Amino acid sequence: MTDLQSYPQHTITAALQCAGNRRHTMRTKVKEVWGLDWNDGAVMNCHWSGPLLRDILRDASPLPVIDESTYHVAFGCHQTAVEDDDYYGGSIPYWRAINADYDVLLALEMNGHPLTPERGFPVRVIVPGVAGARAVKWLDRITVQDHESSNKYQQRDYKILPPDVQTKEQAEEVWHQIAAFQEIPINSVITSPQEGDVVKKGQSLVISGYALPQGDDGPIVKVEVSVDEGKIWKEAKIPEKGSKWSWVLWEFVYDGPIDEQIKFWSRATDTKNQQTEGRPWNLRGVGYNGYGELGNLKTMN
Ligand SMILES: Nc1nc2c(c(=O)[nH]1)N[C@H]1C(S)=C(S)[C@@H](COP(=O)(O)O)O[C@H]1N2
Ligand SMILES: [Mo]
Repeated sequence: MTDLQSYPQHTITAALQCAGNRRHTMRTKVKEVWGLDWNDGAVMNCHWSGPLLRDILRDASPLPVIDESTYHVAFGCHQTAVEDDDYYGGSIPYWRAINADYDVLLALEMNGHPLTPERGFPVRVIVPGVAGARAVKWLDRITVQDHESSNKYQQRDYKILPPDVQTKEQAEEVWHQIAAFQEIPINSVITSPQEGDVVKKGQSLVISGYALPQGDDGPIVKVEVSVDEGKIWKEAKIPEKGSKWSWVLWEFVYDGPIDEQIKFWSRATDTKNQQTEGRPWNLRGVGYNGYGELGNLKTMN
């Protein structure tokens, strides 16, 4: 700990999202999947502080001369066995770990306080723009190696299986051919109101949500809302601008007519990508990023 504290400390604001965020939408609106039934809340956005991983790697001795493009940095937590392996681990490409532009951090603090036990005290990895699975908590080993982490959660989970893979048995045949899920896709959701909420007719309705940039393509530059299934989009307000790695919270005031059939969609734009309607399906239910949707409102006069 004191060693890590003696390095220059950096603070970044970054979202940390589980690859399975919005899995509930995929399983209910597209087709059943295999995985924890996350709604839209498997994501957080925090200030993280600690030394840059690259500063520690630079001092690790002796580092062999390596080909940056084929090496990986693997993280492990051997404190306890996990559901599917005898330790938890994951890896990221070496180029991401050593390049200052990617801000990979060994976080000691969250929002100005030491990490709590649940968040990974004393130290966890924060890989901005990358799925939460690589943000190893209770970190106790870092390895530079010529292959990805061999942990189950890198090799046989957190991958976007092709749609023709429909069973766990079929998945076993193909895991090794498919790339690990790293960069998160652009996304937005409507968080308020929620399905089933009662809203007043003849009054303006405030709709709000969050939007997340894709991988390294932040910040979010625009969020729009449609009430006619995507024919017309109107821009939402983003009261506080986002950073490259953070989510934004947005707000939209709807003044039009409201009935119980009304449906709202949201769509986000970052510096390079725009969210699409697409309803991706994959067996593990990861990476869902179809338009944010709100329907089934109850109305009262
Ligand atoms: N040691 C350890 N680190 C871990 C995990 C784990 O099971 N063990 N889960 C990962 C996954 S899949 C996610 S989405 C994030 C969740 O971070 P949180 O538990 O702080 O919300 O932690 C990651 N780091
Ligand atoms: Mo996760």
